[in-house]
Amino acid sequence: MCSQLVQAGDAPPPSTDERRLRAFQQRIDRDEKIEVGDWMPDQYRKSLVRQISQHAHSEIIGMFPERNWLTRAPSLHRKAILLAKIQDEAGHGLYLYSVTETLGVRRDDLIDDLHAGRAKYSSIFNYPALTWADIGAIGWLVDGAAIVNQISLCKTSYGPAARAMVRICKEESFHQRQGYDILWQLTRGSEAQRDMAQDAVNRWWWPALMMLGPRDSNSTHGEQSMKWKIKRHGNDEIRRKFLDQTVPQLEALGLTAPDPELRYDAKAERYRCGAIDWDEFQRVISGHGQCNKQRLKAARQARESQAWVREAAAAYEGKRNTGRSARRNGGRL
Ligand code: BYC
Repeated sequence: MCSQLVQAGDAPPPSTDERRLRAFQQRIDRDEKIEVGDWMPDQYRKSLVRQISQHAHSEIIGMFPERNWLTRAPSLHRKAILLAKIQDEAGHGLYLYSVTETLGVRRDDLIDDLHAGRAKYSSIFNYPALTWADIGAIGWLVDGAAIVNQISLCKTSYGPAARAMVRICKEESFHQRQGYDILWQLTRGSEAQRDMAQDAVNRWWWPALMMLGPRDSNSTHGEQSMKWKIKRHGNDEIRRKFLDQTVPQLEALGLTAPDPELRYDAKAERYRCGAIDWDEFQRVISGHGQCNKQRLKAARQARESQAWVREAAAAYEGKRNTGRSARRNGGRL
């Protein structure tokens, strides 16, 4: 009898899908990058689109709290730096939307989902930037938290996303330093400036810890995303790294955290923070934070008021294409 025939009691041979899935997982386990056009499980593709588009939306929405301070920056120098930072964020959004397009989705559809409230963006941008010191706190704490996560994502398994993240991280580290520099100057200024810096840290501290996602035990996607190396570290580990990096910087500024339980655990060689208010996090990500409505309204208005720019760019591109085909046809249209 042919040895390939299935014997009673044997497991049935793997289907084509199972074989592909196994081969895919082996590529991931060997740390190979998955590239555009490679076979991938539909759920892997969907997870990438979800995570990367949420990140793109965060970069775009993240421009709004900072935009409000462009006209109120305390000097021309600070204004130029802030303007450059905001332009970088727009660029990050564009790289990331472009990455999602390699996965077969349309950027316009993703933006429709954001504007209709069907897609998430980072919780952190639903807090208001009330003073100039908030611009410092956003750069130092928010970009600081984002970098710790994004350095880990430079090794994500989808090649185009990993390469985009390398460039984003370089720019984010400039953002973090400019934020720290704003707070550094304020803490060395008048008493009122020092108080303003402390107040900003008090308000942004906990939201920055929350933005790294729920505890691993409550993370919906974490386990599968780690298996596929979409994520390389869990939310808790990234949060711990962020805390370890940030507390010494806080001390150097001469400021304090709004957390009486924050302490260094010498045995574990790490900082430990008090309890995070996960109810607040849930409220914010379900649309009930301080600025959710305001941010989406501003995003919709920006899209409408800038429609002429997109139309002009499309008309220009159309003209260039017509010129190119005329040249190919020896001048005949
Ligand atoms: N806010 O299963 P989990 C920046 C959602 S922008 C809102 O652990 P995951 C900057 C999560 O989506 C930096 N929602 O999720 C820009 C899920 O809900 P759904 C942004 C959040 O994906 C401008 C549910 O909670 N960085 O730096 O495994 C100016 C369960 O969570 C949040 C990125 O986006 C949140 N904070 O892990 C200045 C990096 N956290 O989708 C600065 C890329 C979780 O099932 N993203 N949720 O409805 C990631 O690395 C991961 O998506 C996360 C979350 C670590 C954030």
